[in-house]
Amino acid sequence: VEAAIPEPQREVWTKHQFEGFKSKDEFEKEVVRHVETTLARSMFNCDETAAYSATSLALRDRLIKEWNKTQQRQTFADSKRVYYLSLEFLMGRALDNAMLNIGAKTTAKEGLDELGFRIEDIIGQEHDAALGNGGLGRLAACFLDSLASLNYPAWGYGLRYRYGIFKQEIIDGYQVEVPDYWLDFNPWEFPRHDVTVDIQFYGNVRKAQDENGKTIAHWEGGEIVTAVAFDVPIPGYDTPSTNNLRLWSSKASGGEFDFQKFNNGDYESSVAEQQRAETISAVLYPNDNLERGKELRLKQQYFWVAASLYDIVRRFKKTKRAWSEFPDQIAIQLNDTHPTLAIVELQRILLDVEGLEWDEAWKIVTSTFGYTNHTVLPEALEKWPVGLVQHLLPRHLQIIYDINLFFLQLVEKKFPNDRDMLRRVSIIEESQPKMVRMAFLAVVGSHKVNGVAELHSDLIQTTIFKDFVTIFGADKFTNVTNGITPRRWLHQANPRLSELIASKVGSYDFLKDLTLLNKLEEFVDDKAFRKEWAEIKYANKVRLAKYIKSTTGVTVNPSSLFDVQVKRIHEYKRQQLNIFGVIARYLKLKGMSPEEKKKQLPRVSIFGGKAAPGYWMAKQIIHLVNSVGAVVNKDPEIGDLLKVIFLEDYNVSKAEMITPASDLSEHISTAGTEASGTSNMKFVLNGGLIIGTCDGANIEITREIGQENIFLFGTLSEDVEDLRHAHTYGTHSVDAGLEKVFSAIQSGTFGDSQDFNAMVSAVRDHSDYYLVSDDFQSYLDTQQMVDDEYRNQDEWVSKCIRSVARMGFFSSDRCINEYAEGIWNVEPLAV
Ligand code: GPQ
Repeated sequence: VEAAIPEPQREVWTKHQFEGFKSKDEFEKEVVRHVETTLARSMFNCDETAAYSATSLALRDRLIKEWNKTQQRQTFADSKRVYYLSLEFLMGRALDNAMLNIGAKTTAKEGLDELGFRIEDIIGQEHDAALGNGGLGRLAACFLDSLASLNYPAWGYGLRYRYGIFKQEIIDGYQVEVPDYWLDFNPWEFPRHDVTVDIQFYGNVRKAQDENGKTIAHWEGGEIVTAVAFDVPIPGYDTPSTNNLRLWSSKASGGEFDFQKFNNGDYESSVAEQQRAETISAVLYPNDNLERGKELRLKQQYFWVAASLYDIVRRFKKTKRAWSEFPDQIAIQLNDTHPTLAIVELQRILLDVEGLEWDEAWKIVTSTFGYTNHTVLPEALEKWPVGLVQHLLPRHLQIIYDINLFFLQLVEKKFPNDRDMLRRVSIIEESQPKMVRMAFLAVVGSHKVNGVAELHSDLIQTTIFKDFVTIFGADKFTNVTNGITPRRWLHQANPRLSELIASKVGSYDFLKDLTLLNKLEEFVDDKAFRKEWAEIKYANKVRLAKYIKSTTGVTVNPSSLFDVQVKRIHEYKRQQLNIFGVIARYLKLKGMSPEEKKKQLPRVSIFGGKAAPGYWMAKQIIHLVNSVGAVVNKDPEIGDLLKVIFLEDYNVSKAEMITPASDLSEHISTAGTEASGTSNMKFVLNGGLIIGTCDGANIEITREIGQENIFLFGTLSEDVEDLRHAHTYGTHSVDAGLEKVFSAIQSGTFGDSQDFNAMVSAVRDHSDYYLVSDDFQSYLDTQQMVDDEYRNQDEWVSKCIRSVARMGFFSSDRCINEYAEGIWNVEPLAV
């Protein structure tokens, strides 16, 4: 219930409206005020942490106003809204981004300076909001930035994990996981203790007739957990629009703990109940491209989906519109299959709570949802045991069965007597135990299904969803190639390059329309420009070299070629191909005469990324990289010619430092396995070239920047199946160069070879599923081309500039506009 101030008193309110700081002086005043009052400190004990807190609070005060206004504007306009449902939002740090987006960084920098702090140090105090695993979560964060920057009325909905993705430590060359408790002080979230939803689990379903003789299902009993909203403001760039990200936190329903039990002296069980409820939003599952089917994960999904839908429906009902208008007012995008239960939940609300008929309800549901698929890897496709769904969500299972029944009837009508088709497309897999196929449910319950790069969208239509294309028609399936926000990934991560670009193209407008970068091409032949460009790259490499020195103790020469592969560790991403290539390089160098060595190009191979804690092979890859580094980095015969670095705890803020410092980055997945990739876009946008396979967005990057500006190699996706078949059924011999690498590993060159047997064996004895051997020689040849081309620095820099100039397509703004037009049917709201 909103308590409005009556007219006569509003004047007073208006007079005292809080505006936030407007000048450097006012900024300083706000910081001092927050230090002295909010934090109860003074100039005698204000450390960098306190200065970070006070600066964030001063900034935040400015965001809040625009945030409120944006929400009011959207409510009054009553236009269609987008809800982006994602289990992951890999936000990184907020302060720098907020300062840049609202245009207050210069003010803050000068103010902090006068107060005795360096802005970089203050920015560096912030803990990353790491509520995601990798690309999928970071994509959601880039989308929020674009939605706000383009003035779309949009909300994100997610979970407020108490622990984000674990912190990675490397101990004796092995990954060790440490919990990431990040909520000690978080000025960017606003608890809404008045916005709560009670969520039901377990129990049973009773069917009864209502007064009109209609059968109504009643879901009764079970357990109730309360969802509490925490809101995070999302400022757009160069616009007052500030959108909302709502994250749900779980707590025991009915308050702190059961007072009855407490009064009876049963402390333990009353506290236990509270803890069980809080467990739901306690921790992010650390798996990337892998689903492990844990009950708590399903609980997380339903908890988040049910709270979000309740919220969305509540907001819709306030408008008093007819239910049929629901899809005109609301578009809900499912980020992968994790929120697929939203389809079932909305159908349940419309049927059981609002009393609509099945067909009417189903039409609303399917017109509301869109589904984005992010993988074709079988191990990543979600399936839940029917028994588990029945136990946790008995009413939902009934509805899933009904959805399936009506769907299969439709299939039967279109393709009479095709029993195998029915078996293939059924939402229920008739296995032991029976499974609910979430991707199929998402396809059936949405009006559009999209992949995230052209190749990937083609692949889903010809493989996992092939039958669905024949059933629903090709129009239901589409492509929206991923993008990245140029605000964070160019302007924030690489301010000097952004400034140089602005000085050439005339303004910072390219940050709002990235295609304006194409003007850069006019300056490729400008020598002074190329020099400045190269100097910026060098300075970024010096910064990374210092960081490498301070964290690993290894000295690297910033004039070397920096070759970077940073991403989650996964066999399909083939970090093993990279490290085997590094070993081949090392062996080659070892066999050279001093004269020959002098002609070689020095290289630093930089790795970074987390392995899922239960992914043993990925952990072995990390161990091999570290073991190779330990030998190579202190080999006096090698010196600067080769260094191998593993950077601990790769995350968003580290990516912002690493990306601008790369000369070459690696995107070398087995063709057909990486749905898109987004770091490939970030590296090119920062003036680095890439070596990669014909996979995911690499293909479109090549189309945009020209094949002369990218180092492509390896098997094409259309040939992968045949090769795999040949490995399994034909004779399978390992590449001779790779055998030499294996011999070195197995002779103990990099320590106890026991540890690496499995990696070698995966290629030699186990059919080499990821085609490491098949692609090895072409990988080495292409790396040789890289060395050769890097020697001609003038030409190299020109290629980098041309590539950047042609990257406009990969802005997440373009991507969001495509979703808005092709899937959501929403328009920006004028400010
Ligand atoms: N992606 Cl299914 C993830 O980061 N995690 C996942 O669990 C799944 C996909 C990635 C995908 O591997 C990348 O190729 C994409 O660029 C990214 O999603 C965003 O679409």
